Amino acid sequence: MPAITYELIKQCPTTGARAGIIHTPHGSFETPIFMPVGTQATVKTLSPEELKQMGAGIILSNTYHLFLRPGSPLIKEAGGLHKFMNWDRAILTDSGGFQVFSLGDLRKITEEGVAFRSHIDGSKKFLSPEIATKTQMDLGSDIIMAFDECIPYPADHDYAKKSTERTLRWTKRCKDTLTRTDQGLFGIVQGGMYEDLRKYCADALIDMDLPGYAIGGLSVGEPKELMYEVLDYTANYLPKNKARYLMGVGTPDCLVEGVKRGIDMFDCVFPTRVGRNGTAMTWNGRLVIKNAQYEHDFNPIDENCDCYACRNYSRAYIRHLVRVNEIFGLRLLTLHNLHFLIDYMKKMRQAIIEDRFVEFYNEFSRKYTAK
Ligand code: PRF
Ligand code: ZN
Repeated sequence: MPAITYELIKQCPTTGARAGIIHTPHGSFETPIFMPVGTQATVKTLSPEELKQMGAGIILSNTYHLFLRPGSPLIKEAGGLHKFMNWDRAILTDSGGFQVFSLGDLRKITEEGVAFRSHIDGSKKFLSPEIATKTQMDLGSDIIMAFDECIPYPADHDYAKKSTERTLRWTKRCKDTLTRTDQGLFGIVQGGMYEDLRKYCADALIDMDLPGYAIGGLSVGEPKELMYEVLDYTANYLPKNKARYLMGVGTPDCLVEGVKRGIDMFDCVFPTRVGRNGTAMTWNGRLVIKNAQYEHDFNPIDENCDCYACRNYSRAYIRHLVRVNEIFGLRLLTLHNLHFLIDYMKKMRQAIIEDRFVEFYNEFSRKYTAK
């Protein structure tokens, strides 16, 4: 048995939406799912117990950051990332490709890999498909991502083609490097905004017979309509019996659009980042808790939410904490936002199972665009 398997439970009869279960060596989780981001081996401000309480079945961490600090040998010495951070459910690690490519002038790409300067102290570093894979083997994450290039937007066809072909060669090198049988390597479909390249990339990755496929290179500054169009055809090229993951996407509107097109997994810093910025996510859109209108508002952030923050604290109190920069305020908003998104995905899954995903979609679109 491969380390990671996808089990299809129910397919929506009219859209691409699907409910499933992904099995990993650290437990199974139901899909579609939102993965909280724990870049530095911690989901900022929260404990693993709190993440479990809100129902998180898998979190994401970053090779790039852990490679620089504390370094994967230390985490290996600790017994792996699960043990190091006291999280016994599934972990997915991104390969570092995306983070390195975000460094701009600080990096240089060759066939071998990417030379870059650390954003911490400016020292010279190098990541390659082999190093990224070995680092993720040290970390012991359940799902490891291929080392890819996220093509910037816009990019011409010629560049996108060369980059996509290199990503495919890199993916093969990742596959050849992975020797642990308790980890699954996901390939990443690139190809820019070009249908022929997306199909070419998907087909080549499918030939490698990986346990799951991600769609990368989206939400990189292109208009939303274009992203949905690329997502439409790219998801269609992927096999039905494997997990599908849309990388770096996690606003409520993009989540429902992704699920509609058959995506199972999502991650995004959005809920945790805006939470630390003083914004709460609700069914009616964003609530900026710092605004004066909440000064005397003793209602919870969302009266229908049963998260710890909403069960116990008022908008006025959280507003006060955020205004005086108290850490507890950021914790409460992070707790609420992640709870909200995890709950949102559970509701979507239930709708798929009960054959009312289209109603869910219409109802959401009506409410969300109303704001
Ligand atoms: N590749 C990798 N990680 C990513 C992306 C990608 O294209 C994206 C694009 N939205 C987010 N995270 N490896
Ligand atoms: Zn809440």
